Formats: sequence, structure tokens, C-alpha cells
Amino acid sequence: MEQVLQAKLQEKYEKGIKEASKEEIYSTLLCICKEKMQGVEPNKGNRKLYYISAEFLVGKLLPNNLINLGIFEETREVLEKYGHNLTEIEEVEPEPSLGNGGLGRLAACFLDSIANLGLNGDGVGLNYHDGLFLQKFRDNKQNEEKNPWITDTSWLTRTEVSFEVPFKDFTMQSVMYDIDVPGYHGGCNKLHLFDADSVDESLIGEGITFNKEEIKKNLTLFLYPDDSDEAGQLLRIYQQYFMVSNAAQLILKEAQDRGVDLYHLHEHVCIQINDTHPTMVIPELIRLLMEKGFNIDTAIDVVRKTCAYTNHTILAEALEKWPIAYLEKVVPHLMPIIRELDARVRRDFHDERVYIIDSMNRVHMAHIDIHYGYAVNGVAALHTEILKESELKPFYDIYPEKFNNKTNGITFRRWLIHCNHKLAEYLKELVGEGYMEDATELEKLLSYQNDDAVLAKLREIKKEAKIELKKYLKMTQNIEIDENSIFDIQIKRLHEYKRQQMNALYAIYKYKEIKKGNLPKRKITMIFGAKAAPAYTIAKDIIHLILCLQQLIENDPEVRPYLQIVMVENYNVTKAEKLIPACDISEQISLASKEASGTGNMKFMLNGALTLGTEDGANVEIHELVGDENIYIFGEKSENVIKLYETSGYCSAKIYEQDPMIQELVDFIIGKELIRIGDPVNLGRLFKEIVGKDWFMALLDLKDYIQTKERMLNDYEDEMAWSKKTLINIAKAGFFSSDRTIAEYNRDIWHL
Ligand code: 26V
Repeated sequence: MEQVLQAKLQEKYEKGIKEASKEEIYSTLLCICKEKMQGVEPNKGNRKLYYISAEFLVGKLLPNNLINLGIFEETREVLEKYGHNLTEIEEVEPEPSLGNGGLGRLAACFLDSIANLGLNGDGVGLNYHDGLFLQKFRDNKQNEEKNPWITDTSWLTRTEVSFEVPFKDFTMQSVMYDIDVPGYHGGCNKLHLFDADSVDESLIGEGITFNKEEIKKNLTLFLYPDDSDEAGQLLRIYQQYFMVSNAAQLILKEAQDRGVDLYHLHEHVCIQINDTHPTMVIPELIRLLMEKGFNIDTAIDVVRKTCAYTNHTILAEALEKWPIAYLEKVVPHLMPIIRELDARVRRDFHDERVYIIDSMNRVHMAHIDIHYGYAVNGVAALHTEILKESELKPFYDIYPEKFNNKTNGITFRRWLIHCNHKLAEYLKELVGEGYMEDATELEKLLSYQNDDAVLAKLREIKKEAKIELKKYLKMTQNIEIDENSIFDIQIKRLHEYKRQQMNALYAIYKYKEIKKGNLPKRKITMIFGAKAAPAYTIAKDIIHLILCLQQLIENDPEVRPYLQIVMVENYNVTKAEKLIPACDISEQISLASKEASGTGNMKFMLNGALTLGTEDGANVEIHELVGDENIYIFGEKSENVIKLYETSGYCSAKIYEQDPMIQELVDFIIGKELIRIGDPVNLGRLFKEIVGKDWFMALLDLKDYIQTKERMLNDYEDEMAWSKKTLINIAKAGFFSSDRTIAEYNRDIWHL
């Protein structure tokens, strides 16, 4: 490595390693990796997977690629020898903002595991120039700015591949960019990101505003542009069709290049539809096959045997339904096919709940996937059961054989080996290297659960991670935190069902307790990280509340020694990698039945944090694995929550009126302390929402939540007992390796 780096730096910048700047070293390492990846054999196989997704939240790629190419350690040592620090060089890379949350990060973990297992599978998506917005805090509010990440030296490689994508009024020429996805064991796949040369960043005005009608110029500017008006929804349809038409054309081209008889396409190709955003690939493939001479029956039959669908949410508002009128404006050539798909459903099933086109002339995208794909999966055991038993029950009754569960996973390469190197090395010492291959070997750790020296070492590693985070927050946000405090962390998209507002109400509770003189044994550092969708008013109000609380406590000398709130600005993958290793309490507090799986919960567990959570998503499986003793579960069960919705049996105003303690906490939102700091409009609206509606039932679980968190804080003081619990969590985390998840997808769905 030393010689290669030396030679490359000389060639590019006429400098030695010692003299080179961080930027020069970064871009040189990028070149070295790219060259190495070109030399790696692509994964091959008779059946090839295309994982189509609107999001790929890949995170920084330098450390990831160095690890997977097997040159991370070497590189670090060489740099150290010349007075550089690899972590600082990693800082130079802008994080690609190609995703929003769990769905996008899952897609990235999957690409890593697919390559790691040597499977032949590529990702297909869009190359958003500014991705998801950059979050800035001003006056305790979220502001959105553009988030450009594509620089001269980037991991993208422009290819010769280009297609014509036909819209109603014009066609657009695409260009395909590739990012290499090397496997940890050799082999290499690609992430194909489609873009258009006509896209023009100068269209962006103040913040993230732009002309929504100039499709040729705006198509790949942003991920999830605001769709609160018609122009925004049309733009989403343009984006989705652009993505899938390119994907479909690429798939057919590659199949034909391989000499595949398209009548046997399904034997050679498999398409995973990641949530409903890529659904139009189904009618588009049917259309393209018909252009090649297929009759419609055969085209439908082949496509049905090729496509599989993953559902990632049961929130009704997140299940896409596009008005026919909008589809007619953008892709009228798909409408005859969609109508035919609907007609066939109506012919076979006399149940309007499973129709594709509803009585309001809207097209239900998920219904296309379920009828015209061969597999449907949920992402955690509970989630899949809810799909089968309630949300998608009419479909499960028709096609029980299509439904299956694939509990999510995370790549240990990024979420342990990279982000918590010291822990990874120590685990290697304890259980051997085998766990890098087969993560369930982490269970061998259980034999150390009563070994004081091991438990002490785990605490020492946690403390070091806290100190690292402390330095990072000082550097990035000029915030001081106390590494001797307990770190309680909630990091995820901001959504009412995830209930950051309930956590904020806990902060109010603690603030009041401290004011009363009931001091905690140890300082509590509550850390939040979350972006709110720009048009999601209440989510932004919740951010405002948290930031106001942060300021209130920061400026109160009575409370500050015992409680601190930190809201991390622009939460992203890079920040998650710093936060997760330092965490003690992992907040997974969604309203039971609403979080499909969660994957942050798995990352925290693997890094030795204990879960404070509801019986929701993959928390249920974590609970089963670690047992009652090693997790803190609270709150209403999902069956009861579902019943409450069915019977409209929840009334937050009642709880508010009948429980003086809860009333006091909620009133604080509009009390004099906060109104002095915050915006009465935002705080007032949030107050009204919680008392008058509270759709995700934060008040229902609040008391149990407070009590359980108090118990947890108490337990933390018994160092040995706590450390033993963390060890058991690490030992049981192996199940959540995305290598396991992908092996299951391959065994049950893809058959690559
Ligand atoms: C969300 C949003 C929010 C911003 C505006 C646009 C938009 C479009 C689609 C969606 C749906 C997101 C679905 C999703 O991210 N689901 C998450 O998937 C994770 C991986 O399976 C899972 O762990 C999380 O529980 C689930 O919420």
C-alpha cells in the first residue's frame, strides 16, 4: 500500500505522503480503490437480481471500500507512519444523500451483503444531485438547504449506457452512472444510478425551492421533492417512471446481451421492488415485452414470475395511490396496461378491496405488486403477521403462498467493524475471527457473562466511544457533553408514530423533578437526531420543542448539571456511526404495530446499548433473543392498539384531563418557560395536536415509559449487572446480520 500510495500521489500531485493534504490523500485513495475494484471479477450466475429502490443510503464509501477490499488496516498504518489519521481523511468525503431513512439504509446494507455472499445482484436507482436536504437549525427551527454531494473526484463512474425514456409530451435521454460494490470476500457488483444531462442545478433557488414544472431540468435534483401540491406529485411520478423505465430497459438489454430468450426471462432475472416507488416497472416491462412481439397474456405471465415486492410500512398515508388523471398526464402509455391489469383482477375477484383502481379513480401501487408479483414480504415477524392478518388480509386470503417474512438485518462490516473498531477487535480476541463469517458465533461471548475483567473491558470501550463522540460534537456543533453521564439516544426520521414527542415529554418530567430537588444519581445526556419532511408541520413542531428544551436546560444552572439535551444537526449515516457506539440507552419507542421493523435497534444492540422499547417491529425479536432481563419493554401491545384504532377507542383529551401529572407535562409545552424561548405558533399547535388528537397515542404509553426509563437509569448504577446485559445483547445480535437476511431472500425468493 505504501508504495502504491506514494506512486499515485507523486503522479497526481507530485507530492510525498507526508506533504500531501487530506484532500489529496482522499482523492488518491479513491483512485486506488476504483482501480482495484475494476480488477475484481464481477459476480456471475445464471439468474441475476436487480434491486430497484428510490433510495440507497450508502454512507461514506472510502472506509467501506477499504474494508471490503481488505486494505483498511494497512492503509491506516501507512498513513499513521507519515503523520496522517485515516479518520480525518474520511471526513473529507461528502456523504451521498441518496436516502431518507431505514428503507434506504437497508438497501445499502443489502448491497453489501449480496456482494459479500458472492451473489449476482445489482442495485438500480436515481442519481439525485442534491439528495435529501441538508438540515440546519436556526431560531430553534429546522431549515432546509440543498445538499450537493457530487464532486470532481467521486465514486460515480459515467458509463456509455443510455436510454430514451418516453413521457407524454417529450422524451428524455438518460445516462447511467455506476458505483462499484465490492464484496468482503472478493467479487463485485454495481449500483446503477440513472441521471440526465439536461438536469440543471442552477434551477435551485432559495433553500430547496425550484420550478417543479421544468421536468427536464429538475428530474434528478432532489429525493422526495415536496408533493403537497399537484406539481409535486406529478414530479414524483416523473421520477418513478424515469427510474423504472431505465431499469426495465437495462434488464432487457443485459438479458439479451447474455443471449437469454426473453420468453424465459424469469429464469434469468429477478426484480426486487423495494416498497411501492418502483411499482411501475411491472406495467413498463409488460409494455416493452409487447413491443418485442409478446402477446399480453405471455407478457404478464413472464413479468409475474420475475417480480417480487417488499412492504416496508403499514401507515396508510405512506401507501402510494396515484390519481389516474396524473398518470394520464405523465405516462398515458402505461394506462391501457394498468387498466387491463385491473380488469383481470375484477374478473377473478369480486372484492373491491383488492382492485387496482378504486372508486375514486386512484391506482393502488401495492395492489399491482401483490397481484402481479410472485412474492410479498414484510420486514420483521410482527410486521408480516400484521400484513397477513389485517392490513393486507384480503390479499393473504387469495395468495397465502406469496406471503413471507424476511426480518431485516444490518451489515456488520459498517455497523461494527468500521464504526466500533475497538469493540470488533476485542470480540475477535474473545470469540475468534469466525464471527466475521458467521455472526451467530458471537454467542460464544455468553461464556464470559460473569467474567469481571471482560465486563470491565466492555465498559472501557464504551467510555472511549463516548469520549470520541464528545470530541466530535465539540468539533461539529461546539457542544460539550459529559462522558460520565448516561447517553440516551433517539436517532431516526422524525415521525409522530416514532414518538420523539413522548421522549420530549420525559425530558420535561425530568426537568421538573430536578427543579423539585429530586436529583438523578447521574447526569443524563439525551441525544436526538432527526430530519422532518419539509411539509410535515407537526414533525417540525416537535423539532422546535426539542430545540427549545435544549436551550432552556442549557441556560438553567440548576438543571444543567443533571440533564442535557442535544439535538444533532443534519443527522445522517456518518453521524450515526459516531453516535451508536457511544450509546447506553437505545430509544425504540414507536406505537406498537406502527414500526415495520426498525434497524437502528439492531445497530445499537450490536454495539452494547440496551433497548428501551415497545413490542414493535424487530424489538419483538430482540426481546425473544435476549429475554426479559436484558431489555426494557413497556407500553400497549400491538393487538390492543389495532383494536383501539378499529373501535376509535382512544381519546387523548380524556387522559390529559384525568391525569394531573400528564396534564402538567403537556401544559409545559405552552408554559411560560418555553413560550419565552420558542414560537407560540409552533408550540401551541403541537399542544393542541397532543391534547386534541394524539393519533399515535403518546399519552397512552407515557406513564409506563417514564417508569420504565426510571428503572433503567437505576439499573445502570449496578455496573456489573448492566455490563452483563450489554454483553448478552452483543452475543445475541448475530441474528441481525444482513448476511443472514440476504441468505434467506436468496433461499426463498431469488434463487440466484
Ligand atoms: C416515507 C416518506 C417520508 C418522507 C416523504 C417521502 C416518503 C416516501 C416514502 C416513505 C416510506 C418509507 C418507508 C420506510 O422507510 N420504511 C421503513 O423501512 C425500514 C426498512 O425495512 C424499516 O426498518 C422501518 O421500520 C420502516 O419504517
